[in-house]
Amino acid sequence: MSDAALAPVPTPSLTAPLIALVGNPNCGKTALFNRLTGARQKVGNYAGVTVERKEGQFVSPAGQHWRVLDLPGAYSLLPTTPDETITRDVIAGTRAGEASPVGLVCVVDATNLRLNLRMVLELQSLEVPMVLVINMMDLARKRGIHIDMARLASELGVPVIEAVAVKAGGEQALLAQLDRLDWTQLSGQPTTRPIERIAAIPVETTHQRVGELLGVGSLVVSDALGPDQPALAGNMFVPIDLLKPILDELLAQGRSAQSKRAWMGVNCIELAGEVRVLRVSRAGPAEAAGLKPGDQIVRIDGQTVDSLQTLWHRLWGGGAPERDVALDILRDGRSLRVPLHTVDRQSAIKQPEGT
Ligand SMILES: Nc1nc2c(ncn2[C@@H]2O[C@H](COP(=O)(O)OP(=O)(O)OP(=O)(O)O)[C@@H](O)[C@H]2O)c(=O)[nH]1
Ligand SMILES: [Mg+2]
Repeated sequence: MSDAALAPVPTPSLTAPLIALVGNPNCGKTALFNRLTGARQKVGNYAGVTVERKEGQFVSPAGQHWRVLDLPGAYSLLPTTPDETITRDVIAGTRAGEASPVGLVCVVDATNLRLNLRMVLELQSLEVPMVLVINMMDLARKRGIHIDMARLASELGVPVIEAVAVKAGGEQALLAQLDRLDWTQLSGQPTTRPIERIAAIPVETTHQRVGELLGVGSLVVSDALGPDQPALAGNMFVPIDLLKPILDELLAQGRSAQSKRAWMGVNCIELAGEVRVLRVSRAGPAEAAGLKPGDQIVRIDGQTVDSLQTLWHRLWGGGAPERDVALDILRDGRSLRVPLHTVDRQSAIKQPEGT
């Protein structure tokens, strides 16, 4: 326990500026709150709901008295849970009986920065005085996670400090920072409420900046039940665990190294051991080579094609993405050799913005 926690309980001062600890669930807000306030806590519920409300007091090294509210964990200011609604309302100053904080201490989990950043960006867009606490730095260091604090501070335009809320003295850097801050509204309540700003938070922009994995796409496949089963459209889902390891690569480059594949620009269908061209992409390699819907692909580079699997396996596994391949086809009962120059599949796909 820190010295501050053992200090005599100061006279409760209703005029002390109110700051709020805010952040995702489990990022260490309450641990930090306990460090700051020690025994000087008042625990109850928010009016009309069973959500716990914790307020406390402390004195910073410069002698400034503060009140601090430990807000319910929230992933966003656009609420989807009762806890998030309270957090949003308190920050906006629209919750009956609750004063709006003059400043925010946004706590994030250093080991999960990307997930936490969404909330940070939303809070930052409110332009309320804010300090960012990168908590759980002990775990981050153990896992070899490096965070460029100076860059984070300059990109966000807010002070950024490291913390280990479960360690004695883990609140000291925050206390010192509070004294350094020029929070012009310290003596009173904010004159403007950020509720309009909250409503105007550009969700898509925030997601884009964070690079959040929002969901997983699915692909309709026409032969979901296998070769001996009746044809039935089904969905093929991409397991999220396979996407996570390549997410950073996808965000940085719009693709993963594995996604370099030869592309012909055809849609094919497999029927009773025959592979036929269903559609030919406009201006793609197959169209340039003269391939037409209905053509049966019999061989690729000399290898017999009797299933979609053998066709794509050979195409993708047979060499560089951009190369010459030889297709033997059957058209109206005639055999034809179609030389075709494949291209990198990525070059045929609309590129993500900013790359
Ligand atoms: N190793 C480590 N653990 C921490 C740190 N801060 C908090 N924890 C632990 O993380 C867990 C969650 O901490 P809390 O303080 O309850 O998190 P919270 O943000 O209040 O969570 P909610 O109230 O659910 O929003 C607890 O088990 C803490 O002991 C830290 O800096 N390092
Ligand atoms: Mg808590």
